[in-house]
Amino acid sequence: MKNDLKELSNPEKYYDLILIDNQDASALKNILSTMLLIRKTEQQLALGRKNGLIGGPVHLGVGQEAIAVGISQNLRKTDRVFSAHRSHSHLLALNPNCYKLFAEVLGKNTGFSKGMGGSMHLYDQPSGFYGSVPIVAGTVSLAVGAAMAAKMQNTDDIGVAYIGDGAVEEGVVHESFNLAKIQKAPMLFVIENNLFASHMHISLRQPSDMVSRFAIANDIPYKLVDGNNVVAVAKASKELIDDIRAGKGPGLIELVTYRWYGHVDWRDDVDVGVDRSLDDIENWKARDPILRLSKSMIKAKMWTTEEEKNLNNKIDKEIQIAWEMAMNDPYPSPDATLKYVYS
Ligand SMILES: Cc1ncc(C[n+]2csc(CCOP(=O)(O)OP(=O)(O)O)c2C)c(N)n1
Ligand SMILES: [Mg+2]
Repeated sequence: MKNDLKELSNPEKYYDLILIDNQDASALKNILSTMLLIRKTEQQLALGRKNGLIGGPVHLGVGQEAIAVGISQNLRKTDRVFSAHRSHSHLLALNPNCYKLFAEVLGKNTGFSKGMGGSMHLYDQPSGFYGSVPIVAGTVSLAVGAAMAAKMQNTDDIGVAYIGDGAVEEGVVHESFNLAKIQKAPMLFVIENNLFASHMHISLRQPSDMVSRFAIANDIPYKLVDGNNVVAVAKASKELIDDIRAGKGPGLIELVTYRWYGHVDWRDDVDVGVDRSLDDIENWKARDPILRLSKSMIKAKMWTTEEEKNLNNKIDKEIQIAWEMAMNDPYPSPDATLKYVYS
């Protein structure tokens, strides 16, 4: 078993430019723009939480944007995507509507889940996002069921489950791997290996830091990829997804990455002390997936620093307008809970 993870997760290794040969410039600009929108949306949520404007906790994936955006390049609206507590990027990569996310997190009835769910219960079926729940690993078996349904309905749509490195410590994930394999379910398991579950490093929790070993155990084809390289994520997931749609059964992709903030909310120093140092965070920031793509595009003359500045300004304005609109939106009426929660 070859374990490239040591190489991919070495925080002292500086990964700078990424390979963008033969890539379409306008597609790369869209990818960059979506990653930036996700980053700035989450930074606005961090601020809202810090200022006491958001009632419930938010789990931010700042630094991990390349994963959802890379995977979603190969998804379509009829696929069935499931996630968990850290899911803003997974939804926004399918439907980059920051206004509906702000409204949801603020508990407004214009939100993705009509203000009933908040940050950890997101739902947007028209874009293919079937739902997130905060129960770690709680949606993985549901995703396999949705994938099996897609197969029974004679479509070539697929199920997708975003899974953390901590979530694989739950038994249901292994039942789901096994069932998907034995049923040849059209299912992509996406492992976001950010090396931490809450404040605990993977070396304190598991005998190996390579989660793909569970794919080997279940005879599921897998790829282990730099999760901060959006082009590599899109390319590797395309290869797996093409086979899944062609009826060859499930695939698994493990993406090595790092979250910049602590487990929950806006501070980056809360998890420090348990195998996470401020130096580690700085080293990983040097591998910023957004900066790496932008620098690579500038070097390839696909894009200029002026364009980068304009895009930043445009998204800043979009975020500001969306936040203010969501802040001014009404709360749901109390009887809405009878309709959507207790019905
Ligand atoms: C069944 C269950 N156990 C414990 C928790 C508390 N909890 C919330 S997130 C989390 C860590 C999850 O780590 P990982 O799967 O690696 O995802 P990450 O937070 O790194 O994105 C834990 C233990 C929970 N929500 N559900
Ligand atoms: Mg994790």
